[in-house]
Amino acid sequence: MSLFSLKSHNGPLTKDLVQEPGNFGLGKVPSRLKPATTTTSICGYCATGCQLKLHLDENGNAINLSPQAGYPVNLGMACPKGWQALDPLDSPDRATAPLLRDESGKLAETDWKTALEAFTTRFKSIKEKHGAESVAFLSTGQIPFEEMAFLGCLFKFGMGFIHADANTRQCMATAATAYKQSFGFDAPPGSYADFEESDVIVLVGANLCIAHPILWQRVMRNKRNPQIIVIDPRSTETAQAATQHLALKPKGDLALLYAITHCILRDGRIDEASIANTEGIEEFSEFVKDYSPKSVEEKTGIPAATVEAIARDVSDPEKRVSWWWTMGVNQSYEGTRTAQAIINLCLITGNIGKPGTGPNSVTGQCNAMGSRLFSNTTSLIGGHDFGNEAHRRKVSGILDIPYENITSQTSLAYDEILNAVVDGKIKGLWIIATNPFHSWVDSEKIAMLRENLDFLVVQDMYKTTESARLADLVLPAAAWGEKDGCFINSERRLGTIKPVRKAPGQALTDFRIFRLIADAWGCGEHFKKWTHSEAAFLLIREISTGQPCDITGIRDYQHIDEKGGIQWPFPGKSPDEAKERRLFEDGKFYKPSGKASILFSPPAELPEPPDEKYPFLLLTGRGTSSQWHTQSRTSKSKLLKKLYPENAYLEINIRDAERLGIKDGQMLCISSRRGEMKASAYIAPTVQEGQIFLPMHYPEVNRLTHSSFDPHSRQPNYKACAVEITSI
Ligand SMILES: Nc1nc2c(c(=O)[nH]1)N[C@H]1C(S)=C(S)[C@@H](COP(=O)(O)OP(=O)(O)OC[C@H]3O[C@@H](n4cnc5c(=O)[nH]c(N)nc54)[C@H](O)[C@@H]3O)O[C@H]1N2
Ligand SMILES: Nc1nc2c(c(=O)[nH]1)N[C@H]1C(S)=C(S)[C@@H](COP(=O)(O)OP(=O)(O)OC[C@H]3O[C@@H](n4cnc5c(=O)[nH]c(N)nc54)[C@H](O)[C@@H]3O)O[C@H]1N2
Ligand code: SF4
Ligand SMILES: [Mo]
Repeated sequence: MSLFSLKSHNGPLTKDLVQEPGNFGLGKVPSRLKPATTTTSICGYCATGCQLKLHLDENGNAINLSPQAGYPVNLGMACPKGWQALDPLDSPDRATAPLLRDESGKLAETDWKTALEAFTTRFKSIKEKHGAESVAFLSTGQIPFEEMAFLGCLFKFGMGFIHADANTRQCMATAATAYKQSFGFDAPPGSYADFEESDVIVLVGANLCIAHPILWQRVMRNKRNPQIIVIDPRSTETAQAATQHLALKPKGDLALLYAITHCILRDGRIDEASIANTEGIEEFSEFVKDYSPKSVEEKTGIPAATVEAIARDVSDPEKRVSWWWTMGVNQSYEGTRTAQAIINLCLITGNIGKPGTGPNSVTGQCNAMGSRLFSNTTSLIGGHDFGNEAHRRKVSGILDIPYENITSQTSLAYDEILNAVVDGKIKGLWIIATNPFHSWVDSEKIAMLRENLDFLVVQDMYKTTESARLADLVLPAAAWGEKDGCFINSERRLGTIKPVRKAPGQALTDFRIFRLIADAWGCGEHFKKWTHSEAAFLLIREISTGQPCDITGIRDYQHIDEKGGIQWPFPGKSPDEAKERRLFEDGKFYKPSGKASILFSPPAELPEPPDEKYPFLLLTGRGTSSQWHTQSRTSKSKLLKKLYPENAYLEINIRDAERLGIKDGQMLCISSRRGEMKASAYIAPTVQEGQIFLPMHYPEVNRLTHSSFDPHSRQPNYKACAVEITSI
């Protein structure tokens, strides 16, 4: 049977569900998506946003792929995950039919009609009994933003709920909050070209070699013989390849950055013109007087002379200095102020809005930026404010949804949603394309929350994830490679993905699932314009009008493909949309005053410092370039699995190992106040004495981590808690 003779599995629940030949069940499909010998798609893993060229058979079915040579992001390169991107689609544990927990407590296969009935009856009855605040969703940075926008608008403006957050809270909330507070909008200013145009590259809590390998390749293409400074407690792969590594004490960043600023202001190594575009410099200058390099030595572990030297390097007026940060900064109880300490340094030294500069956050997931702008969770779709009546009227007009449906109430944050489950206020939860029962901090606690939920729906491509196994209802989703839409990468570049495979069994695209839910819920008429991804894209484009992320100059998906991706903003006035662009070249920021705010707070103490009972400080993060998060996808590739250790391992310093009589490879028990796990010892000089490192990819790791949060962004502090190690 040919791929295209497959009929829509669940029957014509709605007319556009019927699968036409050649369109993988996507409804109306433009001719450019019809089978050809090759097509392109942005990789569905990290936020680098590499473009892949997919090789198709005569049915339009992808049989192989290679990195796209001319694409301005990856320049013909891909990491192992990109090369193996098709493997996870064929796994036998794909969710191929809806699963509903039956009376005996088992998840049993059912049809879409029954699944949709269960979905609507259960959530409606919770809403009737407990109100609009009693059901929430938790979603993702890993599906096209058309799907994210549909979900956010459907849930809030159609189904009438309030609380919704995404896994970007675990990841990018700090950067988003820092930019918003400092610049007036969540706007990472840089371009990847800046990696190649800098004289000094400072990487703070970012392990590019493992987490963004192709961005590290861009660093390697820099012909200016750059100084590369890595600030990380661990001697990571990136730190080892850098020209200088500052092995600071965990969470010493804020004090260190203030000490660097202290030296720069003391010596007057500042850019007056750039400072004129800011507010708050006087207060900040007074504040950093207390942060002499000597005074922070104890907190940072970095000698005063080193701080003085770094301060000179990053304030040299002859040099272009770019700062890049990732989770070593974001995942902290004081991440927002740490990110802002980097932003402040760039503003003070004039390293913003010019080639080779910038306070640049490197985003994590393929569409973290899309989620930040368009998911309608923490901000009203398109970076608007729920609290602003004009914004609500604009959105209501464009979406053609009654104004009274556009809620002005903002959502609880992720951790607050879970606390509301503990308190019995939230009774229903819908989880889409994320696996929090593995990835959320202090996972033992979240596992216990399951009992408090009357109804848990998990919408995933697999039925075996930690979260799917606990669900009352599993909705089978099509994956990357089986649908179309747009991602936005770390340099604000929009790129498209394409359907190159038929989703297995009854699995449907997330977009299609939201359409079915809209109809089943009885609010389908508000979403008549949301017929397919590109139609949604056009709505979103209109909503972006006049916003810093204005993309009204983009014609359609084809335009994006023709130009090798397009960076926002693109209101259509730009002379050359293909040229790499950076923000703030004119020194104007998105605040009413036009100026950037210099924001700061004193460093706080570690929420859970090591003590006698728990003498080690646990760091967590990415393990290898072949493992992705909770491994639901990467563990399905035979080749990727060969590239990483199957079971959890613990990096421990040789002196600690000798002191405790631990041998390489020995099984250890690691425990915190919250839980325990087993891992084998990997004696390595990468970690400092008194510190250990566990890759986050093993499900047990978050049993140990500590629920503490940045007060501004509410991002979890995944990277520092106290643990004990015992031999088994
Ligand atoms: N292979 C692979 N690539 C990925 C991912 C993946 O799962 N696998 N995930 C993607 C996602 S979503 C994200 S968010 C990114 C994450 O990318 P990264 O942030 O680069 O990765 P992490 O390993 O989580 O953390 C980076 C570093 O922070 C350091 N760190 C810990 N505590 C501190 C501290 O107090 N100060 C400083 N300065 N550093 C500290 C850790 O030692 C670690 O080396 O990677 C993306 N890319
Ligand atoms: N200890 C510790 N914990 C951490 C971190 C850390 O550094 N240390 N890092 C945190 C960070 S930065 C992140 S981003 C999170 C990531 O945490 P998660 O988001 O929980 O991790 P993933 O494994 O990427 O989960 C994505 C899920 O979506 C499913 N999926 C994939 N594609 C689709 C699709 O198209 N549709 C649907 N419906 N489902 C799909 C996958 O099968 C998978 O189950 O982990 C966080 N947790
Ligand atoms: S670097 Fe990121 S975007 Fe590029 S191929 Fe690897 S996972 Fe995909
Ligand atoms: Mo992330």
